[in-house]
Amino acid sequence: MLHSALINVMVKAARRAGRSLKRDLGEIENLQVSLKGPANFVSLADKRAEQMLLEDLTKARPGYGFIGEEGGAREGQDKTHTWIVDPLDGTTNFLHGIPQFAISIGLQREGTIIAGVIYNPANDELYIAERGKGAFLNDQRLRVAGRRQLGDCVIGCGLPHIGRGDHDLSRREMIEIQNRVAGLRRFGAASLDMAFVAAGRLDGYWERNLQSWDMAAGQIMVREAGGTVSGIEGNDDALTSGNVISGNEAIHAELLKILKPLGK
Ligand code: 2AM
Ligand code: CA
Repeated sequence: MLHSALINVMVKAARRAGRSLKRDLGEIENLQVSLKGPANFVSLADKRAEQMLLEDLTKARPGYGFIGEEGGAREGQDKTHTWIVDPLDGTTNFLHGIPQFAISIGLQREGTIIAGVIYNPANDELYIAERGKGAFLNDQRLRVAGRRQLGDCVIGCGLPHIGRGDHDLSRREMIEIQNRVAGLRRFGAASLDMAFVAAGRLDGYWERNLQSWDMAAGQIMVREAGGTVSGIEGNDDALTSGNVISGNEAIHAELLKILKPLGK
């Protein structure tokens, strides 16, 4: 399948960083048994991947700004375009050798995400989306699931980590959703959760306290697959509020109806 020059740049960068992460994943098992443990190693893997992405993306589009999980914000000459990059989303999974992690690259133009690539090097699943051109998984066109009753749905969520977020609120949310759905899942990589919504694997997904790089590519993936993405207030932007609800229009509305009042 032919994609734009822009998407080709993003895919090439994601694949190079992905090869590096995959090599590092192979080392994790050895490190699990060593005294030092893999945590430091993972943070190096993370930084190395971000450095590669910064190099490749900056080389291809020299003026664009760059926001990466590891390196913070870098301004470019071109004030209209910014890369929003998570070099390793699903760090905890990676650290434990669980093959559910990804490189996530979003491109923002004047406040709107116009392209996204999410790549899981462990299973070679590559998701791409470009504004107005649809979303794809390994070149297959994606469409969000069509289920309209929560009782038929498998819904993804996040769980706040130790010392983070509101654990009581998270439990109240889970109880309310769990009581109404066919299945609740927690996979641990926000970008892939949203890619799963785009692919119709998950009927919906919500999570609080995320960062823009967890969601930038995922947001356009879901929208280009015909789905809806918002913050948990309904009229807020997930990317700036850090809270996200996604699904097809009906399931998004159902989740919003349940989750919004709980946060008050
Ligand atoms: P990360 O793996 O890159 O940290 C898990 O539900 C999701 O929350 C992951 O996408 C994870 O991204 C993200 N996340 C955001 N902030 C986090 C934090 N402070 N600690 C752990 N995970 C965080
Ligand atoms: Ca992340």
